[in-house]
Amino acid sequence: MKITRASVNITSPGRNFVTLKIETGEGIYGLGDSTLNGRELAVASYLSDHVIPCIIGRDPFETEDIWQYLYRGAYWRRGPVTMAAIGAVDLALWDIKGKALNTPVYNLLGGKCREGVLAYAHANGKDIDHALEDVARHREMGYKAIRVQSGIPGLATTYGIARSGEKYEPAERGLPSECEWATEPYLRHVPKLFARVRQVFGEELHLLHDCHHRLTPIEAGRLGKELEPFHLFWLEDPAPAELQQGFKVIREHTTTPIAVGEVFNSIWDAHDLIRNQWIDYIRMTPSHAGGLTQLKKVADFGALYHVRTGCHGATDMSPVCMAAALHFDTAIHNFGIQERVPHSEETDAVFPHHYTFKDGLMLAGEAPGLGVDLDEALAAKYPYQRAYLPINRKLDGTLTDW
Ligand code: EZ4
Ligand code: CO
Repeated sequence: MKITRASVNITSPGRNFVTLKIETGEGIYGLGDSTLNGRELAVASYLSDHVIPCIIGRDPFETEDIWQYLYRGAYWRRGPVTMAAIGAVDLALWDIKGKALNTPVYNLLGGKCREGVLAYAHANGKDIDHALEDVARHREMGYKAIRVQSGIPGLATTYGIARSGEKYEPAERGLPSECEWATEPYLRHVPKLFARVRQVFGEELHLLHDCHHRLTPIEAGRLGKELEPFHLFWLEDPAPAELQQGFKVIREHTTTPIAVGEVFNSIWDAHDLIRNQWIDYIRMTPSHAGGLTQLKKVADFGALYHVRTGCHGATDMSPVCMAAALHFDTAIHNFGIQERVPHSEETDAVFPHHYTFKDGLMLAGEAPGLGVDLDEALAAKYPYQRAYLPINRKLDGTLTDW
């Protein structure tokens, strides 16, 4: 089997997605997600201008050698653009392999390790009462695990909070919007939020919270310690992780489990975090992390150190990435949890798929390959629209982490 053609599709059914389609002489094709929120066109060019010409004529079954060719062969290693492009190629090749062998991708990664994949939802509200209502709504939908975010008194904007009546979508069309931030009110507020959530919903529900890289390690240690009575499933992205050693400080101050890694793109981003047991969950996701070929290695390395997985699953990963994550979650032993933010109806129509959600669990489906398609005619009706993630400023105007 040979790769005969490959093309990049950019579509915006409510938000932008970049999809790689790799075709073979046998009529089998595979899809890979290479969406990088706010930097979509850079990955599209990386693929069209630099990657596709190199893979025409290759045997699509050679996933490991093609991965090494694109990673080592570029000389310029790692980085979100490069790794999202490699990730898309890798996912498309696993999709082709599954279709050619007439089996779902999870069977190629180790086979079924579990009946279903525990998924967590996002609940949010402009204040604690509204957040509690949203938790109740998600519990009714069957979720056993819920991430809770709420507006902070005194701050006009907070990460993760939808405008009233709308679904939360971090990127906005046009140039970057500006958010404001103050650490002290946030640190005072979050323990009150989780005290109320536990009081109303009891001990059974798994609760998660995302700090979105906004704290220093010692601030995160304080928050983790104050949240201990509420037994979180995890505290996510407590601090920026370029300094992996910073997580040692967090670890020394709290038993609240720590999750990080949605912005990582290389196994080396997590190397010290994992081997020093400074984290409990690694949040890398197939498309951004160089595909299933690298993510499987990350999971196997994590398994040695009691680190479990929690793939990033926000709306900026397309259904192709969600499907790949679900096949991975089904097949690896040290799976932890899967993030689930449902896509819009328009997006689901552009990417028909076989994965499902029921009673708090997701299923990858039994279709050969990844089990996702791309309706190119429908996709063409939604042209690319420039969109950016917001930037964030402290109250005195200092630019800070968003
Ligand atoms: O802000 O994916 O856990 N989920 C998240 C996401 C990120 C977006 C950025 O593009 O933190 O909502
Ligand atoms: Co996050």
